[in-house]
Amino acid sequence: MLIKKPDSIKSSQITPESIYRNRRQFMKAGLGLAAVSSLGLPSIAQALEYDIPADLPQYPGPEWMRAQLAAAVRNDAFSTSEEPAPYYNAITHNNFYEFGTDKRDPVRKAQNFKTDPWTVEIAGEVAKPGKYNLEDILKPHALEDRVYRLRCVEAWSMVIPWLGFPLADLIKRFEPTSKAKFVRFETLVDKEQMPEQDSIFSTIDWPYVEGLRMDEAMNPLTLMAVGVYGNALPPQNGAPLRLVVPWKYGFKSIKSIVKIEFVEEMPASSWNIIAPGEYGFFANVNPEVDHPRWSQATERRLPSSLLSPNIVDTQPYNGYGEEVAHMYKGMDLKKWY
Ligand SMILES: Nc1nc2c(c(=O)[nH]1)N[C@H]1C(S)=C(S)[C@@H](COP(=O)(O)O)O[C@H]1N2
Ligand SMILES: [Mo]
Repeated sequence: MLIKKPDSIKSSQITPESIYRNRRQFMKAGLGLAAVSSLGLPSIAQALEYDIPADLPQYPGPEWMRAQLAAAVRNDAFSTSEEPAPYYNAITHNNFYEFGTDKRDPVRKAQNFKTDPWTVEIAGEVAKPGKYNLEDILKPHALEDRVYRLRCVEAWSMVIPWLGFPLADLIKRFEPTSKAKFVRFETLVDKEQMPEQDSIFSTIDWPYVEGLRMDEAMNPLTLMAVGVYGNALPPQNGAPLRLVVPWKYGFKSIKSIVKIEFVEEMPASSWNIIAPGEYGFFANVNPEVDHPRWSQATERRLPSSLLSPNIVDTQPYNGYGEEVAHMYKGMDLKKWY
């Protein structure tokens, strides 16, 4: 994000609009969920709702995860009715600095990233700390399909259909103590697999770390995601487990989580460490507080091209104010950016 070169995706590289079919359109066509599940079983049923062009990489996820992914149900109350970005954009335009700083680096360099088996450590102020297999972390949770806006601090945005479950439900299972005021997250460190972690030019002191205040972590909008577009997460999107905090700038939504720690003090977060004057801990989307080097009043909604840049107004809390503004009552948002 500190790099000033323009977005690396040329408009000529963006495919002509690929058509996304949402559940409602399938309903209209008489192909409701009942019809889909009566086809038999279940592993790709959910994927049928999305237009995933056959020539693009598919991410079915590990065998053990597939029935759970397929059983996911759309949560309309928590979904925007805006058109999701074409699958192509969501899996080829990524920020995942472990694989490089160019938007195309993650899709190019993460395809062999090993995400199964995967272990998540639960640590700190919590009654049930330990190292858990991802399978055991996920098992009790029914997955939901939620369509959220994702607003990057660099002033581009996308609408993405996630599969996941509320972080609050996970937190409750591990029983944080009364001292747990914040939740801290860590991404994997693996120089063999993540080339940028081995680069002497890297600006980030690995691992990538992030955090939320406890009430933010418990907010029903805060999602632990394991999938997009009805399938498992592609490695470039943070497989096998990532955070999605839709009212905050994208950098809060940490990918490929290996550790969740409950702490008493506000934890350090990667971009805040690098440039505290530019990226705050809270990082709530706010059109009234500009980044020191660019305006945050508008955003480029992908897909976008030179001829149709698709600039839209940025909304306070990325449009989720009704659900989250109460948590920041009385806070000076210019100070706590
Ligand atoms: N571990 C890790 N997580 C990360 C990042 C990163 O570089 N490393 N980039 C963040 C930023 S800046 C954004 S905008 C989102 C992008 O998510 P997407 O590529 O799935 O759209 O991931 C966030 N999570
Ligand atoms: Mo971002």
